[in-house]
Amino acid sequence: MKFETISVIGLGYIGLPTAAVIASRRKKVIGVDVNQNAVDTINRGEIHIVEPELDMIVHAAVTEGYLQATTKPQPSDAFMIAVPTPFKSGFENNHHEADLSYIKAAAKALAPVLKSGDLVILESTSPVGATEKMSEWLSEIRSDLTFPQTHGESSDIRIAHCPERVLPGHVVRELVENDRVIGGMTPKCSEAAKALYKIFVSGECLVTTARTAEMAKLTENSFRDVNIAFANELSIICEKLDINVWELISLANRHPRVNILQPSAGVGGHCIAVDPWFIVDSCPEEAHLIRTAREVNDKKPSWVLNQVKDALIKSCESKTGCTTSDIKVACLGIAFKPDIDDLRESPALSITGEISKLGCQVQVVEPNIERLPKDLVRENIELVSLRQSLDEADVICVLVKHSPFTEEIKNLSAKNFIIDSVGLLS
Ligand code: SAJ
Repeated sequence: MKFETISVIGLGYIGLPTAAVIASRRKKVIGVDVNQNAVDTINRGEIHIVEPELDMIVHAAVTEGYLQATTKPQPSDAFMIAVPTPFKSGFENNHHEADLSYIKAAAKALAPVLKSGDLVILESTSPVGATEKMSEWLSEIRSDLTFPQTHGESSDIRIAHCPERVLPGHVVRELVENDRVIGGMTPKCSEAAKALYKIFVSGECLVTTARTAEMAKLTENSFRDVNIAFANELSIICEKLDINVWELISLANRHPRVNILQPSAGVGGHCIAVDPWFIVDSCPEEAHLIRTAREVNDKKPSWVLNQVKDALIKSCESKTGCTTSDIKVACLGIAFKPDIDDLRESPALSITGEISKLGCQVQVVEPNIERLPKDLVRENIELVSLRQSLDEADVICVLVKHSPFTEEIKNLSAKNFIIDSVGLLS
């Protein structure tokens, strides 16, 4: 199959790097996004998100004329959809149902420019069955074309699910090197999708069905979530039994078939804390372990908060005439994981907000940002350097294992009241 022009719908953390990497292979790429500001930024050869190396690749792709952004889909040979799939909003959504409205809107927008022979790929993380639904939505608008759900291998349009699986912070390398799961609605759909990915993927392209590909993505993130939950539960048990959990894990991991992940202040980001719920929502009676892991990880921030409360009280008791407002608590790290500036769904961010409600003074140490996020703009919170917090803070709470913190391990260890939720000192 020949792909002269490829469209990428949704120019966020996944879509923009994908568009730029394909353009770097000298293919004509049209990036489509509803956000005019993002479109304008990209067309200037700049980027609106933070990801190492991406600025260079986008700049080169735009100036060499291979990548162009627009708000309106144009005719293409292939369309790759990389739009968000958050939870449905509303109090009644306690089943954590996925909101497919962005996929529906993308399908609606591209349907008018579809032509026979085109390939449409859904990359967004989706509950099982979403790709078939997307194909239905396209066929409702384009009754003049045939689709795999009714015409199988002879359909005019090819449809596949090929989930993204790149790690934020390493997106550009992983986009090329990672193996890809290619789930066509029919074998011919898979074949077409594989030919597209082979343009820029050096990893293997593994062919399966659309439903298995959807479940594979959810399974990968649930696997990680369950394993982090195991580590987080161990950390709570070890605290009670007066055992150093970090030493325990490193010893247990010397067994040839044991590989425990690391406890933390909780699981953040837009993926691992969300995707397992799509499995639970589809099979609530069956998905016990996956649900429990989510609950264990979601409860970890309040456990850390309780530890801070205890340290705050003890620190206050150690000073004569002290009230809570005299105490300075330093929160080391507010990003959702080490060495990135991404604060989305960050447990460290929510813990810091909760600490500030205790009435103490809060010092935020976050080397990856220049100003406090809106949520933390409060009278008793300030953004300070690590040095200042080491000099001034009464209680130190390590929430993220950022690299610069490791240089101060000696000084941090000397502090009387320190909560180390990520094992920086161990
Ligand atoms: N975390 C721990 N302990 C660990 C490892 C991670 O508490 O031992 C925490 C992190 O601090 C963070 C959260 O888990 O808060 C998630 O971080 P992560 O590095 O595990 O994953 P993400 O969310 O950045 O990216 C994941 C990746 N999935 C897997 O590794 C299976 C990535 O490959 C996916 O593409 C991405 O989700 C996604 O987009 O779905």
